[in-house]
Amino acid sequence: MTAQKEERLVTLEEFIIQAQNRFPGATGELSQLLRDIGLAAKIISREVNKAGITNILGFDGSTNVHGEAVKKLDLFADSQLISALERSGITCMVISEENDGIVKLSTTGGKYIVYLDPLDGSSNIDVNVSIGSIFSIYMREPRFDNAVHEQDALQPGSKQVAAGYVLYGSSTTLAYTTGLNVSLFTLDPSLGEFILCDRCVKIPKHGNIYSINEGSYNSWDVGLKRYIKYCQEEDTESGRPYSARYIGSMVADIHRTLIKGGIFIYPHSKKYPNGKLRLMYECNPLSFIIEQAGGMATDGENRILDIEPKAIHEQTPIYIGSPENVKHVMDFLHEFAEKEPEFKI
Ligand code: AHM
Ligand code: MG
Repeated sequence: MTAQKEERLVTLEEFIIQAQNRFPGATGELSQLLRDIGLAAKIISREVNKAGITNILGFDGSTNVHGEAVKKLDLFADSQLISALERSGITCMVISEENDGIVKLSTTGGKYIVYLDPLDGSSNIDVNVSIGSIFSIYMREPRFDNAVHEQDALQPGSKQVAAGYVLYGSSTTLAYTTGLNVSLFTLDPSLGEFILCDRCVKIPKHGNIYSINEGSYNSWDVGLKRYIKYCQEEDTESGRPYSARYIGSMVADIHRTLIKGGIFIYPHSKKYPNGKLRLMYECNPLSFIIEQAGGMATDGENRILDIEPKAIHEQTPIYIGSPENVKHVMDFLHEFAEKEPEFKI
């Protein structure tokens, strides 16, 4: 997974154009959209890296649609991404974690709909811990009048035409998929370019890491409690106890899961009966990536990508990662839902 594997450096721009050239009928619009996101990501990365010295840390005094305090860097990332998408005129609407309703762009004729979590892991911004941006792209149904309706954005994750994330960590990494593998790039700050480091990332079939906010243990379903106890039991043959890792930024936790394998869980609980994470701009894009890399993602019952959304900001529980780990936790959930239904929340 290093740039040396490539014979020569391939930039994100070149890679996107090469991919487009493999499809003779392609209009180049999706390629343009991905390049726009890549450019906004570079600008956000630069601001994230100097956040402590530019007075961009801290709260801006408002709250977002979920009642959470909005930090200044969230707003910066939101406006950078939206204006990058507006510039090229191929996106008709954006739905972002930072905006209550849909954001109609001036080019209502654009054929793409983009969901954004501009800066995920916001509680980590002020403490210099990894954060990320997430995007998810859909085609819009053609309309005669070019009117833009929220309803058009309510499509299941299986209809995504592309999705990806940017992780602002010890280096800045961009991962995306258009439904043909997952490609990974690292930002070379000296060149100001994302450089291809892996054109086909695969998640290990099994991993020895579990990732969950264990502080909420007491409010989980019994099946999940038993699964986590299983992860902690000693059994050298199966490599247990597993290691616990939880960063609190979904992008960072998913990136580690993609590379090292294992499972990331944000379940429903007494506090979050429908889960906390957002289906459309957190769970769907990251599930698309993980599935394309050979992994699995479910809400405990159904494949995440098959969920028919009812609202743009809806939440869902999620179990995502290496296929063997995800199947295993599902077995626990089903077994104990039947055995001890009285303990199901
Ligand atoms: P955010 O979009 O406001 O940053 O919230 C989403 C984040 C995820 O990145 C992360 O997995 C989760 O919230 C952490 O939540 P908790 O602190 O409840 O464990
Ligand atoms: Mg988020």
